[in-house]
Amino acid sequence: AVKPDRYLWSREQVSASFPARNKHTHKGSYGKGLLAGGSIHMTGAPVLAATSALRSGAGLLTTAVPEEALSTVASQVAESTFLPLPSKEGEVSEEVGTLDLSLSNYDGVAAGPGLGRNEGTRTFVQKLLNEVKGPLVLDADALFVLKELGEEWRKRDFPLILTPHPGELAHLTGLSPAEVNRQRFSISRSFAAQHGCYLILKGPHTIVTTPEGRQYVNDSGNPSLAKGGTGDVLTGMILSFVMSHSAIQEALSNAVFLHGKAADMLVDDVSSPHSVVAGDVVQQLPLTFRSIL
Ligand code: B4P
Ligand code: MG
Repeated sequence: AVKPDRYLWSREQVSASFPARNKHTHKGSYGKGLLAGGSIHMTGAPVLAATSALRSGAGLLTTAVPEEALSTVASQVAESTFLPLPSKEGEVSEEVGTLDLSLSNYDGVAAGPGLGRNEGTRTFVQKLLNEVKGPLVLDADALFVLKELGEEWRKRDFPLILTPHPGELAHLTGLSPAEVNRQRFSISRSFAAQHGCYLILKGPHTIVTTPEGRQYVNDSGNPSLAKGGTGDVLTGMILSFVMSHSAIQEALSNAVFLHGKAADMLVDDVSSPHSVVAGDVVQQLPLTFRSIL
């Protein structure tokens, strides 16, 4: 008994909508993605998101990282190319606003994990909103600065996907996390409609809301995911999937389901709810995809 416009998204829907990898394809067929994140004190977040994107099917990945953090991140991701961002005091600097980063060359862009929240991040997110010509995923610190951009960010012509946890949606709406948690469906729906974006409200039973107000509830996952870095892994999966799927909602719901499913398999077969770390979720992706497809 679900309400109109509210659906469960489960294994059956994932299997039916997950795109095959066809024989006559090449890396370009699966998208050229840009993942932007990291700062001097948060080098793990972009590593997790980038490795996750690569394990989720992206054909080509570029990882954009502030210069001062670049070598640390690059040493941990062999399969990506890198785009250094200008940096100041360990975080992306405002100079980023004046550079030509050829952002329209990417099939999908995800930004936020570990970026920090200074003025440089705000300038960078504004630039992404203006220049990216394709799906744009904003997570973590990129979400945090959206609030300071006022009304500007509502005008985007390409899909915009926001992936807050309840604390981040509370910040964006000016409500308390408790209020967000009490009315997760209605707050998600009105926010997505008001801003014309896809909204993924994370947590137990993550909800994917479309700009039109349809809502898809996830039924995988467990509290082993309540640990730093697991959100970054989801962001990488989402980046890959928005490039490989033809319907954005299916890409988002499939990423959320398989992310939770990886954690379920870890807890059932190899680990314990206490011991799972975000990197384990990335390593579990191959077997997770095999179990479903
Ligand atoms: P952040 O710095 O934003 O926390 P995080 O590192 O974002 O971790 P990460 O990116 O890995 O996890 P995320 O939640 O994105 O924290 C800043 C501040 O916000 C901190 O003070 C923190 O306490 C606060 N905060 C964080 N979460 C909050 C919340 N829910 N309410 C209020 N304040 C909060 O992604 C986690 C992933 O794991 C998601 O996919 C999620 O769906 C999944 N997950 C988490 N718990 C789960 C559970 N019990 N069951 C199933 N899935 C779960
Ligand atoms: Mg997060």
